[in-house]
Amino acid sequence: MLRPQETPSRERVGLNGLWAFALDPGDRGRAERWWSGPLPGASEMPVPASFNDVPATRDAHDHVGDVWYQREVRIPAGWAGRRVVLRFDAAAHRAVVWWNDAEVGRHDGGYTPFECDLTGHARPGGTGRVTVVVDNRLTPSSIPPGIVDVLPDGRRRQRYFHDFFNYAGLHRAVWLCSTPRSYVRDITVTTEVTGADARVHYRVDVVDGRVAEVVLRDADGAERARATTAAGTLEVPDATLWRPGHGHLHRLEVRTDGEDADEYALPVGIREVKVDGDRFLINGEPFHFRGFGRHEDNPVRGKGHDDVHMVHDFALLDWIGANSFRTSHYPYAEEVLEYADRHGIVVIDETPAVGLNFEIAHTLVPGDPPHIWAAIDDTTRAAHLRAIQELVARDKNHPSVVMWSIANEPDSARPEARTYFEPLVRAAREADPSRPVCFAQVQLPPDKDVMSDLFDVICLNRYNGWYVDTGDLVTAERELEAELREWVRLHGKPIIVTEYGADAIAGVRSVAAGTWTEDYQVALLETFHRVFDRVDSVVGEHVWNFADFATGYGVNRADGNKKGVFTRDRRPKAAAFALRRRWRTEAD
Ligand code: GCB
Repeated sequence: MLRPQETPSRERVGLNGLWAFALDPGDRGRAERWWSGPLPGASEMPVPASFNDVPATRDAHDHVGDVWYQREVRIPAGWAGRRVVLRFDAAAHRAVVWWNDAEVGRHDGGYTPFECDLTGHARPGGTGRVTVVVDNRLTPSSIPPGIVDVLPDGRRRQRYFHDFFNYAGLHRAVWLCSTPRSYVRDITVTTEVTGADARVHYRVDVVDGRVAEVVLRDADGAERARATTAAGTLEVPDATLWRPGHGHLHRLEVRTDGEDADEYALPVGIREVKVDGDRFLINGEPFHFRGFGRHEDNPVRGKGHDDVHMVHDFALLDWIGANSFRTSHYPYAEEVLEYADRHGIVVIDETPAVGLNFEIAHTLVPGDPPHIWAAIDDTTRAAHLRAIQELVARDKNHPSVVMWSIANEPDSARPEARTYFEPLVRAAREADPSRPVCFAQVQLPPDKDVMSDLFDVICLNRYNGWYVDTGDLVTAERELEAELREWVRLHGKPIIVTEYGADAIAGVRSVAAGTWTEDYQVALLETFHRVFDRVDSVVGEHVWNFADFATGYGVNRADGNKKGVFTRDRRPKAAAFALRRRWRTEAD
C-alpha cells in the first residue's frame, strides 16, 4: 500500500491533533450508535498517541475493550470529482470507521495502515463527522494473541504472552487524501546489482487507467532510465548503490495517461541482498549486523509516533555505532523506515506475531495459560498470514529492509510448530521472493528445534547469564559458545543473535557486578562479544534492548523491562559506553 504523498495530482491533509475521546468500559457505544452524534462524556485525546497514559488514571491505563475517537473533517472544495480517502497509518488493534452515519471501513491488526474510501460519501466543500472505535482486546485468534478474563466483579483483565505493555489507540498519523479517479494503486520494485550496473524491476498497478511513463532519476534529479509500460526492467549503468551507512536513493516517477493523470514518486534504493553459505551479503559484501532489538515506546505517548523521539533515537544509534535494528515485535511507523532508507540503516522487519509461546508466557503471566497449540487455530493462522502479507505490502519497497522476521519466539519445539509455520514461510516467500526470511528463536538448542531449517538465517534470542545460569558468566560463555558451534555444525547458515542482554537499574553499581547492576549488564555483553568474535558464522549482534520500556505488571519487571542500554528517557547506562567502544572502533 502506497504512502500518501503530495504530487501535482495528489493532496493530503493531516488530521493529527486533538480528537474527542471516550473510554467505553460498559460496551455501550456500539449498542447506542455513538457514531451518530457527538460522543457522550468525551474528553480530548491527542492523535497520534497511545491513549493509556494520557489521562493519568488507572482506568485508562488498564482499559480493556473499546475506545472512541471523533472529530469534524472538512473536505476541501477543490476536491470535487476526485477520489477521497481517509487513511489511518495504524489503529491498535482493530477499528471500525464511520463518516457521519455510514460505516466506511474496518481493519484488524494494530500495526499496518488502512484506507476508507469516502468518495461516494463526502461532499467537497462540506464537513463530516469521523468516528472511530478502536478495540484493544487481544484474543487467542488475534496477532499478537492474548486472553481476556472476566473477573467476578465484572471487570475485564487482559492477559498476553509478550513482554511489552499493550498500548493501544491511534498510534500513527491520520490523513485525508485525494487522488484522481484513475490512480496508481501500487508499485513494486526490486533491484539487482551486476558489477557496476544495476537493474530495477518494477510493476505498477493502476486503477481504471494506463501507465504513460515511468522515469528513474538519480538523487540529483538526473534521468537514468525511462519506460512506458506498466511493468518491466530498467537498466541502470554505473549505478550509485544504496548501502549500509550510505542511504543513496533514486526516485521512480510514475505518471498515468489521460487528462486527469496521476503522479507518484517512489524512493528507490538500488541494492541486492543475498544469503551465501554462512554469510549475509549486501551488494556482494559480507554485512555484520550491529544494533538492537527496540520498541516504539516513550513516556506518556506510549507507542504514539513522534518525529522528535524518532530522530533522537536515530542520533543515539549513530552515536553508539549501530548499523541496524530489528522492528521487534511489530511493524514500526513508516516514518522510521523512510528515515532508515535515507540514512543507510539496515532493518530486520518483524510481524506482530509475538507470544505464540505460552510456556514462556507462564513466567510473564501469573496463572496457568493453556498450551499454545491447543489455543491456536485456523483463525490465528489466518490473522498471522494477513499480518505477513500486510507487512510485505507496506514495506516491500524499502531498501533498508533486508529480511522479514515472521515471528518472535514461537514455540518451535513441537511438531505442530512446523505444520503451522510451513505455509506461512511459503506465503512470505511468495509475497516477496527477493528477501531472506527468518524468525527469532527462543532459548532452544538445535536438536530440540523442529523448524529452523525452513528459514534462511538462524536468528537466536539468547539469555545465557540472565534467565539461564543467572549470575554465572563463566558457564554462560562456555554454554553459549558450545551451542552456537552446534548451530553452525547442523545448519551452516549465518547466525544473528537477535537478543542478548541483562536488566540493569540505572545508577545501581557494584564492584562485585551482581545481577541488575549496570556493571553486570556490561560484563554480560562483553561475555557474549568474546564468543561472537570466536564463532565466524555469527554475522550479527542485536542487544536487547535499545532502551528500557513499559511492560505489564509482573514480579520480575521493576517499573518495566530494564534491559535497555539507555533508560526510557534515553540516558546512557554504562553498557551504552561499552558498546560504543566496541562498535565505533569497528565502524570508524
Ligand atoms: C525475550 C523476548 C522479549 C523480552 C525479552 C526479555 O526473549 O523476545 O520480548 O522482552 O526476552 O527481556 O525477557
